[in-house]
Amino acid sequence: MDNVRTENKDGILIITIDRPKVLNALNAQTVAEIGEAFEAARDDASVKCVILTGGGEKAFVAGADINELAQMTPITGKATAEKGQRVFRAIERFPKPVIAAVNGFALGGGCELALACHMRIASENAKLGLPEVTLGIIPGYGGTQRMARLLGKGKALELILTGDRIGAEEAERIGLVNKVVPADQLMATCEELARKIATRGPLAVSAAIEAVMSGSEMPFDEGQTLEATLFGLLASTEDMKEGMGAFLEKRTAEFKNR
Ligand code: CO8
Repeated sequence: MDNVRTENKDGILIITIDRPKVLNALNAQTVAEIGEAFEAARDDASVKCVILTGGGEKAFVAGADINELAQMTPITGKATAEKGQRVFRAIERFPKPVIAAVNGFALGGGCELALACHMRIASENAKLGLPEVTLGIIPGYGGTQRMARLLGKGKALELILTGDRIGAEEAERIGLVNKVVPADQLMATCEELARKIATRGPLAVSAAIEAVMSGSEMPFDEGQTLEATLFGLLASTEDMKEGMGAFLEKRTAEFKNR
């Protein structure tokens, strides 16, 4: 891959979007490579959690590549949006936790990418926003949908219609990011969170992601049915026996992903 780097740090996979000269802007190749990196991580049993971040000092991702966008036709525009939507959807539905380490600008498609992750931790210098309307377009990688579901329609429309960039503190205040930390502590904070989750029962972690991500798109009762079904399924796992046995025997559980 030319624009995406991966590093497996003892079970925590760090995926870095690495085009710092253009602030990691997402051209078609980069979107495809992000998809490939996640596909490989899905099948790699050694990967417990993923951290997604941007290369260089300034940006997570400063949006879709405007050089490519400027050439769009109605046909290629729709096809490009749909391709990206498929990749971002796969991230949202990824069976292992995905944390966005937002290390600078997360604008347009970059903000949409962070929104598709399960959790977002931002550095103090991060700036987030959906500036598409300033270019005469709208978000096309799921941003109108995810922003409204995460923040509510009023706040989402304020950000989408103004195209304003907001700072990390404001993003935390409105619930766009989970937490803000100094830039030099960002990766350590994300790794600490990933490592904590990695000690939990992995099948339970996957089931919880599915219950929250899929369940929140369903009517409440269907979401509860999904929750109860996954809950019941976990009762068939060795990990459930191990988790409860360890509690009763006052020792640390050793989960086997079985
Ligand atoms: N695309 C292409 N190149 C970019 C992008 C981008 N999104 N962002 C920055 N760059 C380039 C700049 O052109 C510049 O290149 P060069 O050195 O050759 O002039 C280089 O990166 C460094 O950028 P700046 O000099 O502008 O750095 P500043 O620190 O002055 O400014 C900003 C940083 C504020 C982030 C500024 O670069 C900026 O406003 N970038 C554009 C942000 C933006 O509008 N993003 C939204 C793009 S639209 C989008 O994401 C749509 C998503 C949905 C697509 C649906 C499918 C088609």
